[in-house]
Amino acid sequence: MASKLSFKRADSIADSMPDALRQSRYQMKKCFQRYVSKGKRLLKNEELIEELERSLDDKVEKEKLVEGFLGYIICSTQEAVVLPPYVAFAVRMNPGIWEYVKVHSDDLSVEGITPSEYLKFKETLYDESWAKDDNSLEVDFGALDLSTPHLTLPSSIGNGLQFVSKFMSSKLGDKPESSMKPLLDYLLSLNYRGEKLMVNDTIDTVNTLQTALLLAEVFVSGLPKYTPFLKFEQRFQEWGLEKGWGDTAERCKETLNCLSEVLQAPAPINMEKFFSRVPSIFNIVIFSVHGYFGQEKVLGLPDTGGQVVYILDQVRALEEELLQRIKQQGLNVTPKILVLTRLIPDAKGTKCNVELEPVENTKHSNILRVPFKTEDGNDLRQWVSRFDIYPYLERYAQDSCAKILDILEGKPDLIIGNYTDGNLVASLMSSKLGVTQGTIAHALEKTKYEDSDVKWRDLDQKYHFSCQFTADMIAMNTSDFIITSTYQEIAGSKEKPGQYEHHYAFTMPGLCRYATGINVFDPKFNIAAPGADQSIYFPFTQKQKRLTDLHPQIEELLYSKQDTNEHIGCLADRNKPIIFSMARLDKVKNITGLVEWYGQNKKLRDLVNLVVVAGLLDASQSKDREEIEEINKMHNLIDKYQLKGQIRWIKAQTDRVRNGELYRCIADTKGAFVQPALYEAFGLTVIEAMNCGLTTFATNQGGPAEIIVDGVSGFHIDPMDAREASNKIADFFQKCKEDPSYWNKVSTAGLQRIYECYTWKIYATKVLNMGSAYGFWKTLNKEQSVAKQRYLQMLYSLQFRNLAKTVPRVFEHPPQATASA
Ligand code: UDP
Ligand code: LCN
Repeated sequence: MASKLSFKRADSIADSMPDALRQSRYQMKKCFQRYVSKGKRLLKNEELIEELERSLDDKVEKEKLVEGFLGYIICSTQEAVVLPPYVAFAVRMNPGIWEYVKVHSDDLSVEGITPSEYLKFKETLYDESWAKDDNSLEVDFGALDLSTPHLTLPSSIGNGLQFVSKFMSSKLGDKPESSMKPLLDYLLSLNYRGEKLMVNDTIDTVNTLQTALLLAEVFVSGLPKYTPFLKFEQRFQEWGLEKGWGDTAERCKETLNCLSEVLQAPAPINMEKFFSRVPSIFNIVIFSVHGYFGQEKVLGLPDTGGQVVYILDQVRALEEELLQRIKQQGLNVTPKILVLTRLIPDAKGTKCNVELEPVENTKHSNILRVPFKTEDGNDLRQWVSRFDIYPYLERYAQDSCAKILDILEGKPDLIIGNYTDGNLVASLMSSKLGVTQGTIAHALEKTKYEDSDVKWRDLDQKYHFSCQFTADMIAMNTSDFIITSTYQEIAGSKEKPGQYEHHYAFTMPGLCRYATGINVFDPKFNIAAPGADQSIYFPFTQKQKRLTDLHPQIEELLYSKQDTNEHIGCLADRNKPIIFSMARLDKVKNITGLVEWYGQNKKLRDLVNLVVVAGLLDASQSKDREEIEEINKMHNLIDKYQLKGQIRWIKAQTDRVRNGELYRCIADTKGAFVQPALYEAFGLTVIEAMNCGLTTFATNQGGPAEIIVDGVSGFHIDPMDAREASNKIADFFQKCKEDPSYWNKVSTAGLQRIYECYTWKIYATKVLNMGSAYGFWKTLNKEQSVAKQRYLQMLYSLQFRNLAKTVPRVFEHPPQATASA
């Protein structure tokens, strides 16, 4: 726990702050008087700094204090609760490391407090009697994790697999003969549909296994490298070894040797290598429940965006990797991947009413759609917003489970959930079947909506965050491993907490206090960034691959003079480069922000044209509350800044292949992609654009800040600073005008960044390695994980179920316009 890490450390704030306060006693008393002068309140970081600065008159004193240790503490304080005479600080000196202290505003005494005590302070602002009640519900998952080794360095967060390999090595290396037994048991449990793999029951001790490995290795060393396994399968069986070691003599030799090394003295590197070879995963189930999940005509529909793109690409990459591994293991097994989503009878022209649909460009992967059920047992016909989905999930999990077992003819080997709903269903199923589970968030809503935990009551009717955050807690804690796209998703940056980190200690007053929700130092966290389909998103310079037959359509889309029901506005001067953006028309995507920046910046308008692909053009056609507001805003901005002639607003485009060529056509104009979101969890469009060689400017809030190295492989823009952002873009185009090679330089560096870090091949390798290694890791911590499972089940039945019952079923209350992503 971060509290364990930092709270009692020698250099803890509770220890060092008193001295610092003493040294600036006069000024700090003034500062604390300001803090408490307005009575009870929650102060955020900027306000704390502002009040500190205001309390000091002398310029030199001010500078000294702000730049000194106290200034550092205050700058590192994410928020503080004022309950006069106390001010309680939540200080975050480093990613993931939190310390809580309370300071008396009169005598400036300092006391370290626990996360739970800090949260009680905070609750007092919202629900005092609940805060004071000793028996209010407090959940502390940290209390159940005491025997799990945790990372300690912020820089190691997200490298879970590497550390799990180290922990496994030291655990197994303890007293080899006895501590290796779990590994032998694990190997003995490997099978495909009941057929033993790697070892059979004649190997009943670690010693026997070692001898068999040695004999087999000597034997295969004497064979020509490419001798197929079938030729010596029988010899292997005589030693108690079954298939799965490799397809050739050489591959078998490597795997045998790797395990021998592990058994002799386990080193993390061999451990990792061995688990990347173990034949433990053949069938995978991936849950993505909400939205319209389909392969055509779905993108841009409510709740339907990057998650769908990510999963379809992920499936293709995983299948390819599985096929390669199975072949190398020397097995004749057909892997299966099932993407579970909901079947929507009112499919709006999509295939979301089809039960089983093969995933394009795969051989063995399918989308399986299972309907939600109404209370009287009929199929629910209409789409349901992801915020209102909770009453349907338990039944959905049961119905899906039955179908999956039927289609796969047994249990899957790995279950991966996506987003809150998918992760909850994955948790229910993995606990029931005892299968390894991976979790993917895409976005965590708690982080998107400021103070949505303490203000949950105000938002619950609209968003049902009480259900969502409870479900998130259950899923994150049930899951064996968590896959994230970036470091920032887990632990943010030096300045800002990450999405998962926001769930470390939080409270929903009147409902539940999470003294430890999820700890980002848990080795279950792993970064595996997605890629973009490189057959669709390839560089504009690859002339022979360019889809020139689409050019007339794209020409029409970009440059025709007439407004249609697909686009409005036109580009009078075709010679200018185009800045381009494409996103769902949600507030958080800030497309209207970009239009406004453009409208306000004369220099930018002189240099470039603007093209945006976003949402619908006509508010009367939208059912989505936020989208309606944004559509109206777009029209107003186009009028206000007289943009017609310089802007083209195109409605949402669902054809990925054509979109790929569209990015490239924008690159032909030596333009740029601009992603101006107020917050972006990852940002697939950013890597799509970069894959096409299109120079990219993207928000510094969220994933893109990590994808792009500012000034090298693209540029960061601050969505909260319109002037700076638009000037940065204008300056770039000015510079390119003066030195056209500059554009090429950034474009090339963008591509290089993609090839090094953001490809599906890298992703699939990592994820399958995780599935395999965490599958074993959980057997080493069985008692603890069973205990935790019991705790989680209790939370599910006593808390989640009741909360889900409070969400109106759409069947009883036909849906109004809904909130969007
Ligand atoms: N997209 C699209 N047409 C649109 C808007 C978006 O095809 O009109 C695609 C886009 O190319 C990307 C995905 O939808 O593949 C959006 O993913 P991203 O991660 O950028 O954002 P999300 O919608 O998931 O928040
Ligand atoms: C959801 C989002 O909001 C995006 O930021 C991600 O890129 C997408 O999912 C895929 O993970």
